[in-house]
Formats: sequence, C-alpha cells, structure tokens
Amino acid sequence: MAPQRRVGYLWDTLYGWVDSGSGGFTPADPSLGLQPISHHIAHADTKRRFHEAVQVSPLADVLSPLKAGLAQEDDLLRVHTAEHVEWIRSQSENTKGGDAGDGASPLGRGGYDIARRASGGAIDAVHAVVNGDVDTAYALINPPGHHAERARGMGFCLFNNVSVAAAYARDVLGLSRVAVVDWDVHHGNGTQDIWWEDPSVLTISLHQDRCFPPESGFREDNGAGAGAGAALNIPLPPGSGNAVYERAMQNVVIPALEVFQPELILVASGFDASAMDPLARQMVTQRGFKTLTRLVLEAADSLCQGRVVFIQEGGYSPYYVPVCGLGALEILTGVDTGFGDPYSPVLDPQGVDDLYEHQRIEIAEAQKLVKNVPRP
Ligand code: 3YP
Ligand code: ZN
Repeated sequence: MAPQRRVGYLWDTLYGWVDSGSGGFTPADPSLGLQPISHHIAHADTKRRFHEAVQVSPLADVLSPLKAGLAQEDDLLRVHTAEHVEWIRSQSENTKGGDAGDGASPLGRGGYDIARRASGGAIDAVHAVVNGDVDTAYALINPPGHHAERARGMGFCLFNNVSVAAAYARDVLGLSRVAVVDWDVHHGNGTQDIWWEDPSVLTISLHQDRCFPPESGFREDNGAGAGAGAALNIPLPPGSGNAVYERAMQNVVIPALEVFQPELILVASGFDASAMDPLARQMVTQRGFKTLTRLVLEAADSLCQGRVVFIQEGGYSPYYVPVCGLGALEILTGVDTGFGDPYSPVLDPQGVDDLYEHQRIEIAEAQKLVKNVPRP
C-alpha cells in the first residue's frame, strides 16, 4: 500500500461568519415581501456545513489542521491595486459594511479582516505544502476569490485568494511556475486578468459557457505579451456532467500541465458545477468531483512531487456541497467516510455520465490550444 499522504486542512470560524447581507437576488424593496424567504444564496452556512461534515467524519482523525493567518497588505498588493485594497478596507468600516465593487459582492462590517483571513489561509496552505509540512492541502476558505480582478471585486469575491497564494509562492517561496486549475463552474476571470501577461502562472478555467461573467471565458482568450498562451479557457455547454469534465481534464488540462511543467498546482475548487447547484446548469456529482481530484493528484504526483493545494471557491447547494467536499477529501486522504453520496439515486438516472457530440467538439477545440502553452 502506498504510504498515506499527509493532508493539511484549513478552516477558520470566521469563514462561517461572512455576512453576505440581506440584498442580492431579492427585490431591493422589502415591502415587496420576498426578502425573508431565505438566506442570501452565498450564505456561509453552505461552507460551514461542509466543515462540520468533515468534523463528524473519520476524516477529522487523519487531516492535519492548518491555521489561517491574516494576509498582510503587501501580500494583497502583489496582485491588487492599492485603491482596491483601500476600497475594501473602507467599506468594511461602515456600520453596515458595503460592496466589493459590482453591487453583487456584499461584505459586512469587518469583512476586510475575514477576506484577509481567506487570502491568508490560501497562503498558509501553500506554505505548508511547499515547505513539506504536509503533502497536499485543502483550504476551505470563504469568501471566495476567483472573480476578483486587480482593481475590483465582483461575483461574491473580494480578494483573489488563489492569485494571492500564487504570488506568494512565486515571490516569497521562490517558485517559478505555478498552475491554476479552476473547476468552479464560473469563469475564473479575475485570476485570468491578474496573470494575463505573465507566463509564470498558467491559468486554466473549466466553466459553463457564458454563465458568469457572461461576456468572458472564451476559448480565444489566451493571455497576451509574455503571457500569450498561458491562459486557457475551456467553456463547456450547459448540461455537462462527469464524463464531460473527466474528458476535458484528460484531453486538455493534464496535457497543458505536462507542457507547462508547474512546480505547484493550485485548484480553484468550486462545487457549483454540481447537479444540485442553483447558480449553474451542470451535472457533476460526487463521483465526478472524486475523479477530478484523483486526476489532478496524479498529475501533481508525476509533475511536481504531489504539490497541489485545493482552495475553496463557490458552491451553493447546502445539501450537496458537503457531499462533494467529503468526496474530494476522501480521495486526498485515501480514507472512506462511509457517508457515500445520498443523492446518487436521484441524480444518477438523469444522465450525469452522458457525453454528447457537441460536448466532445468543445473539448476538441480547446485541445488545440495546448500547443501554445509556454514550456519551461
Ligand atoms: C455571482 C453573481 C451571479 C453568479 C454568481 C457566481 C458566483 C460564483 O460562484 N463564482 O464562482
Ligand atoms: Zn462559481
């Protein structure tokens, strides 16, 4: 039997206290009467429940807990403008908080520090893996980050946690090539923006075509200048499930990683490509997320001594995010929780493993871009 991997796991109580506000996706005027129907769709309870599921599972005995520090201003300034950092800091001082930039990214009072704790968690997980304290790590952080661009927050994202961690790996830990595999169902536009002209970070985004942001993530967008070829977009048609994502991984993502030869892989790990998610129309199940996790882990084993760090992004089904999250952690640890996928009787008959010609075509088109990925 292969020696067990040491798997770091990171959560902070404050991640479960992110104030997603009372607005957003509900009428602004409470007199319309729809406001109290439920939580904001990005309510932190979904991620807190994932964390609690981990704690009551056998995983709690084998994971190595990691502690999240605060990202410092210079950590943020590696990838964000001073104006953006100052905007978040000042919004966070308002009695009722504010918004990160697009009117759909609420933060509560004190949200600056929680966002810095999320970026700090990503940094600390990367530090632990590169330093060899653990072999791999899952940073269950909140709020998410992949939509946040250099100069503005958007799509529930304040700071681009994955990019803050990639910049730390490069500038502080001295790595020269970091790859980001973003399987959140939405486009990782912020990560792409930040590294657009930089060949040291390969950004790969698998996403539902034109889901969010609607006008980004096209296959033709590949970076510019020195970074030409180092941004890869794999837009997938709505209805894509396990087999589609697995094929995209096998035919595009892994070959791209093989060309790029990263020293570290960061997974922007959203669970919103799931068949249960309210913010997208894909059909990945726990089984699919387990396969994706296994594939990226195998790639990391063969390319970079298993150095891969999972950093939480989206996922909005309070029912299914914990199930998918446990699945990913089962693969990382090699430990079966015994919990299984209680939703598979409902989901499996729906064609979650189907693969259609129009989906094959999209993957084949994306595959053509692998040859343009920069080599070391
Ligand atoms: C942000 C506003 C509409 C869709 C929503 C997407 C958030 C997300 O999970 N991004 O990865
Ligand atoms: Zn998302």
